[in-house]
Amino acid sequence: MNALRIELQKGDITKLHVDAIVNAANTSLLGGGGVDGAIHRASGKAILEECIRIRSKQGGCAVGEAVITTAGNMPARFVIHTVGPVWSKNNTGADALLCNAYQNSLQLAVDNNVKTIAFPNISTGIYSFPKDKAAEIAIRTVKDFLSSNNQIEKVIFVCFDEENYGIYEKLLNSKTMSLL
Ligand code: AR6
Repeated sequence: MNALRIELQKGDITKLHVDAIVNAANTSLLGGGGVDGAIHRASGKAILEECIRIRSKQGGCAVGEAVITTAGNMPARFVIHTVGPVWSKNNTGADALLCNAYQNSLQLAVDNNVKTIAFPNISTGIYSFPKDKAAEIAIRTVKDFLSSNNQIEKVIFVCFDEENYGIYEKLLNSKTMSLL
């Protein structure tokens, strides 16, 4: 059952003992605020150095794409850096780009033999994506992916704020979502 492979936690993603944590980065890959800032602080210099190397090869990371580095001083083995869309009122393609960010992170995880992976609530902080809509996209995309992939054993949604936690709790327990 896919639902059993999905877990919800509240707290700081940098502390998790999983194979990979996902970072809500920006296209520069050079760090920023929010969870990106927390991950760079917790990792030490290693991640920034690897991100600079990736930049020099491919010039950053496009919205919806993902790249992978080690995790420096954090307990995880890898950080998968993805870039969510900035929310805009006319929402041109933002839903699809958010879906891509989850999908490409999961695919990169599979390519690197990751079995346990934790996601923050991508785009719902500085990028202002509506939290309920973002949660629906995140949960639907992860469930779809898990239904056609057996390698990933656990996906953890890590909510830092109470509001996101409440939204995920409700959606993950709702009948409509569990049918997806
Ligand atoms: N652990 C888990 N979740 C966290 C943590 C943490 N330690 N800290 C914050 N969050 P944001 P975005 C949650 O703003 O909206 C950066 O400057 C936070 O509560 O980190 O995708 C990047 O460089 C929110 O729910 O990312 C980009 O420029 C979620 O993480 C830009 O922000 C995402 O909020 C990306 O904006």
